[in-house]
Amino acid sequence: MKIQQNPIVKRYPHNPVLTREDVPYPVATVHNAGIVKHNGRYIMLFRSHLHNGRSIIGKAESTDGFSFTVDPEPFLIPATNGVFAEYEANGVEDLRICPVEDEYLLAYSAYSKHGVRIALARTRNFDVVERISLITQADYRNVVIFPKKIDGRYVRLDRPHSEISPWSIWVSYSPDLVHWGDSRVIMKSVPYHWDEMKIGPGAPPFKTSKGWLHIYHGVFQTMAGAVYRLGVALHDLQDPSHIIGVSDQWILQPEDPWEVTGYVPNVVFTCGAVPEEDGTVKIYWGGADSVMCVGTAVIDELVERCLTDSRLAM
Ligand code: M1P
Repeated sequence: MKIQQNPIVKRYPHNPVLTREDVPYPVATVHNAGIVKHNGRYIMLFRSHLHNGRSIIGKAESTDGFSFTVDPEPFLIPATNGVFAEYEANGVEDLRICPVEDEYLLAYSAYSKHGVRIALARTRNFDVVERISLITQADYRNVVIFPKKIDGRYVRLDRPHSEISPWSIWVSYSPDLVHWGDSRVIMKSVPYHWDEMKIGPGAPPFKTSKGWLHIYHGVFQTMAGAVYRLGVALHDLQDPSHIIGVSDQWILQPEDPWEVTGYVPNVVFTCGAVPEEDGTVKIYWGGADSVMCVGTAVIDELVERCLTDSRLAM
């Protein structure tokens, strides 16, 4: 293991980039945002707790990826009719924006008295949103969809909840975005390692010359509670179920005051990253389930970590 002297993710010096004070309607938190660059503008879909403890999704826009303006009204609130209403009744959370071919797929956690499922919606412009289907049973969180169909099928990473095994990352496939299957586990946490307690998909994977790069989260249980960190894995371009390498070291841990202290202390949690043409990637994360932060990394350095300082995926 090579000890890194310089952080591989360089925090934006003016973090946090979005807080509840920036939101023009009453919310308690701003965190765990999906993000994408659409027509040259950064579109951020962030989660907020309302003052009843349930979550909704808001929208913010930026021209530079650092300075955001929030829309006057929420972007997505629990559905009020149809099957979605029954399964979103307790809130919508942690939305990922997955650019897939010529549209954006929105995968988010839908909470109800029946548990937590993943709901899928689509948009082309962030004005009109169409709900597609509830794509998991309970209990699942953290679905990300690869940008491209492989052998005619959509491919997703997901994270079922198990009582008899640490929560792990699985792959599933679909011909039509509605019916999913061929599921299997592809990545597990490692005992006495920073992601020992559980792992989950983070930002939707993006393409590099060496593979799909996936930034995920891992959790370690301490005497003072759980610590959420970010790690990175590289998936084969032709067969994303094959993991080429997983960085042995985390790439980001809670350090700033708004990551160490907040609604849930000691959390950095990502739902989105934007690869840039200059070879860097802007990684966005929720700090302590309270605020939104951003940092920049060099994509080749993240890939290199996966290839040269790797732990076993399982
Ligand atoms: O509070 C930290 C995170 O806990 C859950 O994440 P996971 O199930 O992956 O551990 C989620 O509630 C997430 O929103 C939250 O940030």
